Amino acid sequence: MFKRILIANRGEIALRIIRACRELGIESVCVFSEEDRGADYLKLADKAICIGGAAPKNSYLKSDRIIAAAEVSGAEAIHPGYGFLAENHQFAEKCRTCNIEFIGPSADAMRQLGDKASARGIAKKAKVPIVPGIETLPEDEEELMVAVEKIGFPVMIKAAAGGGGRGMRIAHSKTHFKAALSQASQEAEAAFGNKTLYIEKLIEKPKHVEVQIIADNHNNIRHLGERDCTLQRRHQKLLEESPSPMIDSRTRRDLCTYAVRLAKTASYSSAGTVEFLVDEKGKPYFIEVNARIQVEHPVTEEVSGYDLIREQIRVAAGESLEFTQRSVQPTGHAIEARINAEDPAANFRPSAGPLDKFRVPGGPGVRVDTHGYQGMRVSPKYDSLIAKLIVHRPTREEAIRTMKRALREFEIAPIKTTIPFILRVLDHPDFVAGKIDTGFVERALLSDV
Ligand code: MV4
Repeated sequence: MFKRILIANRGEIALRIIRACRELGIESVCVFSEEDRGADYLKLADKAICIGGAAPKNSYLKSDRIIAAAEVSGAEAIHPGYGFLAENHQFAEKCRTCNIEFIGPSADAMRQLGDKASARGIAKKAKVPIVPGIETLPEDEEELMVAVEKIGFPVMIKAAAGGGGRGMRIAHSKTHFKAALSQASQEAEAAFGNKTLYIEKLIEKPKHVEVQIIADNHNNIRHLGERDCTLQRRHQKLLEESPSPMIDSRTRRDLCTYAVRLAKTASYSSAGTVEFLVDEKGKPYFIEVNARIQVEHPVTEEVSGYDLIREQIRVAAGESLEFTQRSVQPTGHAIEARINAEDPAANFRPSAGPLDKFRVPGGPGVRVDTHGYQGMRVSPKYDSLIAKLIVHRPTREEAIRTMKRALREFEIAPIKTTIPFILRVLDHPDFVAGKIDTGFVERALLSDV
């Protein structure tokens, strides 16, 4: 096992990894920016190293400085958390070239899955259903139009290097297609430095369900069930839950089988998530793979009882997964609410500033993952996530009730947060009935009628 791990991240996920290290008897070294100097969670690490200025490009994205920090501190592995360098295959490669283990998949798997068009190819090879579409666009315009008309409008034009909703365009008909294509291409070039596109048929009113997987380097792959992430606003998830209230047991079994088959075909190792859209008839389609630990991993930890960060570290050290697929028996219902420093009454504008009051809820079935504390300042320079409130109860009904109780107990002032908005969601009959799609928030809670 590793003796020392460097954490290339900040905030709640850095703290989550520090805690996992401590339980495994591993020393943690946490890097930080000038902006995060003095942050409380850094005191829980065994060592903290400043790597540069506030802007991520001057610190948390400075791969050479991070590797140098690992070398001078004697860390044998780097945990990237989520965001920043977590899905950067060149960084994973660099770490391993420097004889530092990158806690994540192989650089090759990351590269192949990071290209969403290529990920579709892997899914196809694994006989996992994909949205009808075109991975490699013919250069010839006529030929392309014939192929698109075969799929049928409306279609979605996506950036191969995209993901998480960036660089997408819908074309409703042939007349709008050419303009949408060139706009998407320009956007992709500007956002990702890669203008490669692919096309899919538009799935209308989909649900978003993802499967958690974990694989070791000894050919063992397990799934840990699904999470429903349908509830989001402008591609920002607000609330995630497991199991999904929107699918039947057959769909659930199919999704998990698909996820494992795809991971095997990609020679995947480490923790990962396979994302699917489920259409109005309940039919699932693979869309992309997230080759990292995700923000919402705690809901899976709660229902499965497994510590995903711990397992991720163990398999990176070459150890085998110690549990069989049959031993994965999810129990109860877990929900996570994302508490962001944003003002829902002002179009979710970031609301940075002091935490004069920060009282965290507790009691049965409540977990709070946060780096926040009374007296902290929320920086406007980073992601607005300040806490994740996770509840785990025997049934969904009880989980909703506990979530409402805990959200009302949470006191954060004077900055604004997403708490009142999430409380509105939890009272909406369509959410309670588990009958929503990805357009729910905009339609039911944000339209001014
Ligand atoms: C789609 C889609 C409809 N049809 N693909 C958005 C994020 C990215 N991961 C994939 N996304 C979508 N892809 C096809 N072919 C609709 C979305 C989508 C969406 C997906 C998941 C969760 C929320 C969403 C909100 C808007 C659009």
